[in-house]
Amino acid sequence: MSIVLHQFAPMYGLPNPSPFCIKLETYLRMAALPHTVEIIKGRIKSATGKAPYIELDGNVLCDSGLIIEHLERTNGHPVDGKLTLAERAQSLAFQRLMEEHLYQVAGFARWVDPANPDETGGYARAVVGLKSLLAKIIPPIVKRDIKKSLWHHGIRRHADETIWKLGIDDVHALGHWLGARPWCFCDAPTVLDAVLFAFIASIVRTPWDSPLKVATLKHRNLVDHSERMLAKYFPELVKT
Ligand SMILES: N[C@@H](CCC(=O)N[C@@H](CS)C(=O)NCC(=O)O)C(=O)O
Repeated sequence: MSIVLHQFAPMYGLPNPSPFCIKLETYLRMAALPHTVEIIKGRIKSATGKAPYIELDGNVLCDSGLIIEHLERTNGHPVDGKLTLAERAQSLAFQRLMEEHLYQVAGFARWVDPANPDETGGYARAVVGLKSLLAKIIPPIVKRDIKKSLWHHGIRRHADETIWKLGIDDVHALGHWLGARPWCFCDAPTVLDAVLFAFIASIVRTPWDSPLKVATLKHRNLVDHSERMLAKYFPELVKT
């Protein structure tokens, strides 16, 4: 089996600035599936136009969740195989909370919040590999598109304080649910740990300071969990 993972370049001492890319790369390492990484430069050449995606024996598969589902099924469920049906249901519900809801608030913090440093030029250069002229032209366009999509999603129609509250409520739920456990289920990390790591790390280890980041940093158990995951799966990124 040959797997090529297409994703953005690493940034901020994280495996990736995109939580979905962190999730999938973590999964491939958890499942010990050999793969190579191709850094996306310019247009994202997947059917959905989104990253990450993989080439599996020459076929392109999109969407981190669908890719993981496929790899789990075809490799004997190496990561989530021990979970009960009830645990799988909880795992899915929390994944959806992070990917479909918390992601919107994190996107607001990154791309829209007027109180945040404008990182988008450096981000576009380093992450998407744009040359300097394009790195000036493209970020405002991306910013405008993200603002538009948050508006169409509906979350941007709330006052800023309400948007922060909606995301912070998600983080409280995650922190209270994880409690003192080292991993989400059982005695070893599962797919939900990869997603939790991806989202918490991409909130607390990126330069965008926001009420969401402040509230997340107060959940020491979530921060410790993301540090445990980084040390376990990306030891090369841990400063000694
Ligand atoms: N459901 C998708 C979401 C992927 C996603 O939203 N990726 C973002 C980066 S975090 C992206 O590629 N955005 C580029 C775009 O929308 O043009 C997955 O799980 O892979």
